[in-house]
Amino acid sequence: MTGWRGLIAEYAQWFDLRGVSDFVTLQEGNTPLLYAERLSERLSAEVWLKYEGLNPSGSFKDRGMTVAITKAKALGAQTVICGSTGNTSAAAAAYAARADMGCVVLVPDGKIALGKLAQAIVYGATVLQIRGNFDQALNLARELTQHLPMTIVNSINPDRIEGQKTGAFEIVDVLGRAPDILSIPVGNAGNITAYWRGFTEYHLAQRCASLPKMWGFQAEGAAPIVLGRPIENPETIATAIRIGNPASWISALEVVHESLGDIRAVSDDEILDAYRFLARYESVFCEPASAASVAGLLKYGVPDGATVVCVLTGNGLKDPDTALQMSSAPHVVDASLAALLGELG
Ligand code: AN7
Repeated sequence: MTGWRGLIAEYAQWFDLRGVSDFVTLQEGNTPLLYAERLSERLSAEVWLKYEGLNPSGSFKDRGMTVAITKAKALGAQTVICGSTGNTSAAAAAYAARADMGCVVLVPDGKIALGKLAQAIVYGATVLQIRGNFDQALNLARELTQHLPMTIVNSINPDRIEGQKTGAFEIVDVLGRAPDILSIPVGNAGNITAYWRGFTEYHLAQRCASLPKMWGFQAEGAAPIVLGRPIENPETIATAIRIGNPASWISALEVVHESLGDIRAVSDDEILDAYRFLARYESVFCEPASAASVAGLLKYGVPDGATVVCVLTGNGLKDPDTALQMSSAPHVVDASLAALLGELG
């Protein structure tokens, strides 16, 4: 077979695949690394966008899910479960369907973007909207695995982090080096952990001479790592990262320490400015959480001439409500030339 076969097959040597005979894949990965011309100009730097919204279910979660579900299947699991702000549930539902496994997802009632909910339902998962937030959903999912034969596929499952490290591999494979700075939104802090693992593994294997500084960005109303304490009622328009007690908190601090990086906060307004800028000037429609990585650069700046990669974690189509709320509604006009000339002439 020619062409991209999905990331487990392409990066097989970087995984522990003992006991695995079949890969559960939707040919995820190999996403575009786009040069961002206007952003580079604005920041006097060389800025690239890793557009993860073009994965099969529309987010970076597919990288972790192909490995998590492949391994779960190899171990004979029949049902997977996750708590989710939306994208994990969409990815889990998609890969479980592919593997002919059951899938249960717990999502916060009313605080999940419409497209993600639609995906989980249509892929056939059992979707339960809990009267609570993500942190409660994740805790309940963990507890349920003590009572029911289900495998958890949140990023506390180490196979998820393993899969997601390939995002870093792809960046180095395309750039020919590691960037000076990797900018990434932080929710549960699984992805920042995974990218750092990817860069360090490549560095050890001498695929890249240097390592990036890891810059993570949380939304101001959901910034437990920045504030140094859990947030009981996190709030942000970026529902994907509306998380008050990140599961990978400690490893996120280690990443910051080891890479000489930082995790800082951006406001919802700053997130939305970056979201609009990306669509309007770079033609990249990402979801609000993803735009936090660019908002952070615009807010705090970068060293002159630095090579920066922003991870745009999810597709803008996931969250049509925010997109429409951000914009003025289209005018409705009569279906006549005169009416159109009146509007446009
Ligand atoms: C678009 O789907 O936690 O720091 O349950 O969907 O690895 O948690 C999503 C997280 C960034 C944060 N961008 O990544 C879930 C979930 C998008 C996301 C993050 C998420 P982590």
